[in-house]
Amino acid sequence: MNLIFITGTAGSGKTTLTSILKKWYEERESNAVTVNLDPGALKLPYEPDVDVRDYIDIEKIMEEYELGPNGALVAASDLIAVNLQSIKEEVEEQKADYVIVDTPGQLELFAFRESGQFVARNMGGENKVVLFLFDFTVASSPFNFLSTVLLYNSLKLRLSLPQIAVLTKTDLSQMMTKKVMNWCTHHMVLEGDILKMKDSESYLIAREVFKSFSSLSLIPIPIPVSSITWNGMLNLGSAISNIIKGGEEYTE
Ligand SMILES: Nc1nc2c(ncn2[C@@H]2O[C@H](COP(=O)(O)OP(=O)(O)O)[C@@H](O)[C@H]2O)c(=O)[nH]1
Ligand SMILES: [Mg+2]
Repeated sequence: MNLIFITGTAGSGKTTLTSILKKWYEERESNAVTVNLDPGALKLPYEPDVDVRDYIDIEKIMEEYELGPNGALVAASDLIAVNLQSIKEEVEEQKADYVIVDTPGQLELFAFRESGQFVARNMGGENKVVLFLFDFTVASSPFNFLSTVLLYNSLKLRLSLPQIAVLTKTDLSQMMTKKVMNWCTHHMVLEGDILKMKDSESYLIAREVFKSFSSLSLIPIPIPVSSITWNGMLNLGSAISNIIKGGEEYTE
């Protein structure tokens, strides 16, 4: 059993990619199941094989503890850890090759609370890989892009699991896809774009983050994908296989 955690900033396309990745594996005759770990999800574009909402009811938490929706989501994310043993057993019963785990809408709930770390470590599975999704809305400028690179590394620091960066929604703008990919593959271009912002308040921090992250190879080269056209899915499937020992080799 291989666990694939789908993480990323709010609205980056985690839920959509979860459903597409399952279909993609099924088309290749691999046995994949989905787990919804987002207790706040209202409607999902897929039917989860295991659903945290069977254990946790946000409305009930709001009522019982007199919390607003945000407070309830924080409490709920800790309750996932409390219910993990049953969730894990349900996942294991599926006997799947790939378990695709859709994580809570807000990255910080999974990344920055102890419960997220606990879940990632204790959900079973021989191999684990984390996909970190980001889209143009958080990578629109060189500074915003750098802050996403910080988040990517921050998650890596918290979870200590192999991680793949994924640039989503590439069907929306060829120009932005090229721009972001160019920043990642040609650091001089990114450095030049940062330099253009030298009158900005945050120039120094951006320059220093860039310098150290670039020299330490901490700027990932994401895999560009689209959940609409399925462009890039083969590259993504191969990257996952490369991490998961003994993974299948896939073709178009
Ligand atoms: N054009 C386009 N829209 C996408 C893609 N992936 C997700 N979206 C849209 O982006 C929004 C947020 O996606 P969702 O999967 O719910 O993000 P999540 O909050 O990370 O789970 C939804 O309106 C999706 O339809 C994509 O590859 N292309
Ligand atoms: Mg979602």
